Amino acid sequence: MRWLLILLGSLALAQAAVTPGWVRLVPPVVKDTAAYLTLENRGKTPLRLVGAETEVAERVSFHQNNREHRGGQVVLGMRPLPYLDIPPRSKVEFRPGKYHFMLEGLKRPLKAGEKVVLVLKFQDGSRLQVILPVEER
Ligand SMILES: [Cu+2]
Repeated sequence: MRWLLILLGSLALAQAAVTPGWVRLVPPVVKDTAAYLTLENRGKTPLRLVGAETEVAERVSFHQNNREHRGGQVVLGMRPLPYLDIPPRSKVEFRPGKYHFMLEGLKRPLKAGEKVVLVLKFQDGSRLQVILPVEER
């Protein structure tokens, strides 16, 4: 039974693929930053991203940028998503102006060029570890 669970986990991992991205370098006083990457579902079934974590921040959420019209003005904002579905054989781009991972409550200032490990968590219990460089852009 145990090896069967492990096998199922690795199948799910093979379903998700990541195109390497980056983490935005922020000034040391700023406690939140954003991470970007492209998440691909190579499988035949939907893939649901339900969470993420990293050792360098208290919490990781994922946000969608949105623009709202309020009183004749365009307000740019972002809203947290409880989960994100990636349809079979398609990709979701986390990039500025679209989706991003929010690394909230940085435990220490990040340095340019350093590698941050981000763990993506899926509804089926599988996890995918991604290594992202910190970049000034
Ligand atoms: Cu955000």
